[in-house]
Amino acid sequence: GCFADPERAGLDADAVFDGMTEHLFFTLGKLAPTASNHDLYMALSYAVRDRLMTRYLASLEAIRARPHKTVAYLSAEFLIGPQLNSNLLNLGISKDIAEQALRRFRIESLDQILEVEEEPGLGNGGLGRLAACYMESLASLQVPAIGYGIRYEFGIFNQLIRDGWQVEVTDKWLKGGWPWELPQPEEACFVGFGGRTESYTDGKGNYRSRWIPSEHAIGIPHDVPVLGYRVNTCNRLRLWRADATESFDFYAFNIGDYYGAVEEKVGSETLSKVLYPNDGTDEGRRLRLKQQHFFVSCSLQDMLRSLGNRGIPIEEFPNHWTVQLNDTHPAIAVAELMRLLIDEHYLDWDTAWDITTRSVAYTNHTLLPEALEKWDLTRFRSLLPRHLELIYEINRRFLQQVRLRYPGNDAIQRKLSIIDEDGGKAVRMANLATIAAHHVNGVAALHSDLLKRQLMPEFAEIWPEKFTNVTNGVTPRRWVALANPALSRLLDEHVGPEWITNMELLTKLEERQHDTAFLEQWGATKLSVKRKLAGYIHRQTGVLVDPSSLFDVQVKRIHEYKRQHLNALQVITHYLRIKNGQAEGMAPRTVIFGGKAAPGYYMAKLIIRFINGIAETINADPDMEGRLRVVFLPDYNVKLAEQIYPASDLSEQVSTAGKEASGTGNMKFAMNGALTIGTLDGANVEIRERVGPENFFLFGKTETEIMELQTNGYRPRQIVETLPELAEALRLIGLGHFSNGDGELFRPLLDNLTGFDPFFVLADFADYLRAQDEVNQAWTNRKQWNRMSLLNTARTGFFSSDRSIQDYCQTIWKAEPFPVEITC
Ligand code: 26Q
Repeated sequence: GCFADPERAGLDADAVFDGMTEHLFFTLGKLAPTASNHDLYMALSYAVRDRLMTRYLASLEAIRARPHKTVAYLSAEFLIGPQLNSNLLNLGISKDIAEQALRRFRIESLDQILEVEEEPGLGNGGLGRLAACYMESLASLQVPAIGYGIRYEFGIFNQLIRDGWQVEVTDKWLKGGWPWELPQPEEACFVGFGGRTESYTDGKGNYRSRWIPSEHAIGIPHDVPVLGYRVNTCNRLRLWRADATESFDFYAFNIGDYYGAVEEKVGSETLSKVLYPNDGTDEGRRLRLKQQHFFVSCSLQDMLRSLGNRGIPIEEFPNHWTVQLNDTHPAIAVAELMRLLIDEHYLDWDTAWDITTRSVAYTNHTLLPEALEKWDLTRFRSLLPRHLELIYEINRRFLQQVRLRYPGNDAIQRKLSIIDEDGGKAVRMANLATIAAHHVNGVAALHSDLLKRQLMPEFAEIWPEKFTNVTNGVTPRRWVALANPALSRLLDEHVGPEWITNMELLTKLEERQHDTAFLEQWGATKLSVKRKLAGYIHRQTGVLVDPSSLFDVQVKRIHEYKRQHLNALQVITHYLRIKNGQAEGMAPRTVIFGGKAAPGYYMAKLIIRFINGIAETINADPDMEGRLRVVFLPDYNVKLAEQIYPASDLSEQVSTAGKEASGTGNMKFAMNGALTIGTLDGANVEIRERVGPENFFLFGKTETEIMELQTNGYRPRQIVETLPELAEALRLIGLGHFSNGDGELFRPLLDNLTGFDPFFVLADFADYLRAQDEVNQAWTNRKQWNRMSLLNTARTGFFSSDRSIQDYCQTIWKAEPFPVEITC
């Protein structure tokens, strides 16, 4: 059937103009002559959204009419970025068509309108952005899927730099209205917290347990349509907003406790207020667990309800839903699904456990012990008493199996138990997820291997077939086609436009690797994009950078293991060589940093201050003119990332081997033709294998060598003694050379490096300098560099999230494409 007035779905300039006009007047209440850029952004977005609706409703209807396995991707974060341009691309409304419509409102370029879009910062970094890429690929591959998460009122903070320090500002992304969501209050769900459990006998004389929560919240779904590239599949991202419960208000009102009722209302509304900004360190906050249970419970109830609506028996759950846990943040799903099946749908334990374990799979994103989620047992019990009972029973049955397999081995039981009994008792979410999941995967080959051999060797011995790898990927639509239109045109011409859905076709570029004219065009394309970034840098920081200099870039969250300070020390060495007249043959460089630090992570904040101190000294020194520039770009987010990756020559991927699970920025750089200087860590390993070792600047100790250093006793101070350039750099820092004479400012950083150096910065320093010299050599032969750059783009098709999603579908989800037809 036909889903809407086809007039309202046209993709030509006239239809888009008509749609904008109508929305400007009727939806926004504005007249065209006085409309602001923001008004026009809203009008165009609503017009585009209209065109998504046909596809969105057809996709929902297709599933309703003919049930098909649907992927439920559970994630506390979805860092989806700006929506307008992505939806234009996937719909097939070209920039030219959009601009024809906009010109009739006296707007010359689409960019002016895209500029005013606020991005929802509903994630910290890699994990949240991965979830967004996966939603886009699922839709593009026509796989039925729903993303479940939280609609944070305040996303990741905005970052200002004041006197070189990071300052956090609340992210009020909803303030101007956000046109991409559809609230669905009629599909609200109830969630309980706290209270107690009790036993009772049901009508048939069975002993049962139930939970009597002391507090409730309501989850209101806010749906964001996710359209695939040039297909009808339009999936949904369902984000839950917490609201207060009506029934409790009434009760309290009647007994006269008006303020008590208001208090509960305030309490439940703060649930989805703010995203926790500390990626990588688990603070074990009670509200964070509450948020997790809130969105997980709503999501599972939603899945069960949809089966009920279609009259499908609950035992069929695993054939209709495959539930992916994006890290342990949604791992409470294991206990909550068991509770819903047993307490509310009256299934017996074995049936419930069978359904749960056939549905749930778990992706691990970190091996760092400080990032593994643990909840204090007392706190857990007070918030989720029934879930704790169920976890105890899951654990009891599991440990019984362990005892049979390893009789008398107490150590192994203590290690595998969901309950940590050492010190203060705690619930280990990774153990819960691993025991229940039918598959556990890491996010890059090396990481999955370490997960199996170091973090969970005993689990892997018990269930060898459970552990697998799915190397991460990124969507080429956003990260190449949208972010880098200049490169895309080149690819269209020489490969054909099919590369965008089949990135492996880019290998055809290799034919051009010795074509001088083509390589020059390749270099010229990169230069044109660098000019744009240079303009942005000047506007944002006041620093003038030379677009023809080597753009050396490190953008990612600030973390000691990611070693931005290693890069910073290298910049100081570069500076000293110029100062000491040893700059012969050193090409002009612009070193660019960007990234946020968790507000409570002191050392990360000091690293930002350190980079800004170095930048200030270097950029003010006349000797550096035309040779070296350093910039820290504030407020790194998806929008800025889209400007940066295409304009980069060198990608800094310098984490301590074994610490970065995968990295995904590394893939975005390489696809856009940046060369990588990197360690054998995460997906760097696979990038190097694919682009070829001669097209990758490798340095640093391997994960094994790092482990050996650690066990044999590492003495960073001895390294300083053998490296005069390092010693000189550290001496200058200690003299306050990069802090207006304040020798104390960076003392904690210096003490950390020369004392413990937990991430082996000094151990890798000499080899890093050696690799940076090679970079310099390679850059000097520009034709050769362009060739290497081209081969990076040509050979990184593997890192398309389409490939990752196909892997997940085949090995973990057993889900298949389900094309959607629109018959009008
Ligand atoms: C946990 C508890 C309490 C508060 C916050 C958190 C929290 C939040 C976010 C813990 C971790 C994160 C995010 C982790 C993350 O982004 N990991 C990255 O995931 C990427 C996608 O797989 C990988 O490429 C990166 O290597 C990995 O660091």
